Amino acid sequence: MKEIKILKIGGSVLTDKTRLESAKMDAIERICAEVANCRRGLILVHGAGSFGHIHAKNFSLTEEFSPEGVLETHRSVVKLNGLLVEGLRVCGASPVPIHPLSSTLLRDGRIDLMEVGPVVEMVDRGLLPVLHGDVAMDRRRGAEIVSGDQLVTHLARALRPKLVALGTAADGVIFNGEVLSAVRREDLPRIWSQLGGSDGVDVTGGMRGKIRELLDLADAGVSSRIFNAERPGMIERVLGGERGGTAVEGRA
Ligand code: IP8
Repeated sequence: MKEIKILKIGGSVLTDKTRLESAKMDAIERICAEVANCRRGLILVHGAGSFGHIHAKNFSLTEEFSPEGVLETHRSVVKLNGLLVEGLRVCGASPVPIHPLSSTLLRDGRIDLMEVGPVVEMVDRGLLPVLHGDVAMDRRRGAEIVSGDQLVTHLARALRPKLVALGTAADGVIFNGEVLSAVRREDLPRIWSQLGGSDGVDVTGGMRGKIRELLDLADAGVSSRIFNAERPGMIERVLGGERGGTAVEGRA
């Protein structure tokens, strides 16, 4: 297995979360170019933004099973995935879409089953797997939302990547107006009230949901980094090992 890096790009970087299915095409094109430059050994995961969250909310998918909600939510986020896959292809990468609805099973909203073998094989063959937050079948609840962050942490636990980086629309974790260089579980009580939600509709918990996932991952021995993917060049720099934004680390 090659050395792997996992990059997640948040839905608020790729879309206007306040307007249904509104893609920020300039950002998508720039991000695809940056990702394509560092594509070797990379797994890309993206959030849903206004593709997915609005449908999930309209169909109350986190509260009740809705066949129509499953279809419409999935169809929507697949559209955004298609924009990224096409953008990456145009930039010379070899992207392949992976849809969690078809490959992941949840139990009470948490991943119970997700085969990582195909992802590893793709990376080994020089392909760039592109996963996304999605709706997925849930053994207990019928269907639930699986966030891109949860996919990242599941993959990272299984694959122990060299780097886990999460590109957001913020410079990192902000506390009292400053970007924290690192966050550990023991910092949570102090910073919790200042961890923001998200602009627009978000059914998976914004920055709080992200920090919860990443601290659990850090406890399992894998640190990660939250950085601002809206700043041109940052993706390449962070993937190259530069220390921007906030590191999420295990207990000191
Ligand atoms: O944007 C959510 O994924 P996220 C997926 O990574 C859906 O939280 C379909 C709402």
